[in-house]
Amino acid sequence: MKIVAADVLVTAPGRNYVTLKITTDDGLVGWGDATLNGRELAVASYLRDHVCPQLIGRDAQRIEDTWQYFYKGAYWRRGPVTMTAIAAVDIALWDIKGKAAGMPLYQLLGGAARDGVMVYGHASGASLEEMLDDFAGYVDRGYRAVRAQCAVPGMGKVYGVHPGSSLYEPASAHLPAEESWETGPYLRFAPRMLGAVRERFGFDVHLLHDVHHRLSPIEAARLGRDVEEHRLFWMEDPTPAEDQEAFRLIRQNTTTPLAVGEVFNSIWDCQHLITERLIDYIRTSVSHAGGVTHLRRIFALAELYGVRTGSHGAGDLSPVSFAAALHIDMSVPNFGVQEYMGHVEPADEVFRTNWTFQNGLMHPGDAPGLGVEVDEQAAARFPYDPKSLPVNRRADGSVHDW
Ligand code: GCO
Ligand code: MG
Repeated sequence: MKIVAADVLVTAPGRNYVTLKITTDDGLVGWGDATLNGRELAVASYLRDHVCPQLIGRDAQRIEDTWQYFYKGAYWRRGPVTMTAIAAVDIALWDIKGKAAGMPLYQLLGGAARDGVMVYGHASGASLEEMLDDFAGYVDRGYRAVRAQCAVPGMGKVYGVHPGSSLYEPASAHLPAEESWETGPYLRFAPRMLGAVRERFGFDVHLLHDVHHRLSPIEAARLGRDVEEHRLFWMEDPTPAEDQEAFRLIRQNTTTPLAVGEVFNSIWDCQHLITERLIDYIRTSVSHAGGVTHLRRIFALAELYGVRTGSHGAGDLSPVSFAAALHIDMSVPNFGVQEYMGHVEPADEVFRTNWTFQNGLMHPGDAPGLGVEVDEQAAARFPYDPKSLPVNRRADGSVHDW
């Protein structure tokens, strides 16, 4: 089965997505997600200029060989751009393999290890009351797990808070918007905010919170300790993730579970955190960490050390990678939870999905492959729309982690 075409689609149905389309000589088409928020065209060029020409004529069935070829063959390894490009190829080839076999991807990965995938939704608010009402909506819709983010009184725009019922979208301006951050007010407010959730909803719903890399290790340790009584499912990205050893200090000081990994691109980025048992959940995504082939390897390593999965599932990962994540979630033994932020309209005009949601669990559906088809004519109606993620400054004007 030879690859006869490899094309890159850049489209913005509500936000920018980069999609790889691989076509084989027997007419099968596979889709891969190559979206890297705020750096979309870098991956599009990596694919178009360097990877696509090398795909033509290759055997579409040799997924592992193709992965090794692009990882080792580039000489320049890892990094978000490279690993997102390799992921797009890998996801598209698994889609093709599923279509050739007439099976949904999760069947090729060993079949269902569970009935459905527990997902968490995003509750947020400009005030505590607004956040609690938003949270109530998720509970009413059947979610078993909800993430809570809330504007800190007296502080400007903060991560994860979106107005009204719209989905959170941080990449909102061509040039980066500037947001502000002060750690003190946040550290005083966050325990109260999470306590208010427990007071209103009790302990039956899983409660998650994302710190978005903003604390120092000792500050994170304190926050973890201060919220222990609220029994978080996890505290996400408490400190900048690249400093893996920092997690030892947090770990030694709190029993609040820790989740890290959305900015990681390879198993090497996770190795120390996993093998030293410094985290509870690994959050690498299928599209930013080398595709189905590599993510399964990361999750297998995690299983060995009692670390569970919690794949990144923000709206800036396209429905193609969200579907791939659901298939992997269905099949791995150490699944924890899957983030499900949803996709802004009119993404559904471009990406036709088959997944379902019932009682807080999602299922990828039983269509062969990923179960997502891309409408290229619809995609052409939504041209690329340059957008950047924000930067963060403290009150003294210095740049802080966003
Ligand atoms: C999450 C993430 C995202 C990122 C976004 C950046 O937990 O979902 O932190 O919201 O900020 O994916 O592009
Ligand atoms: Mg996050």
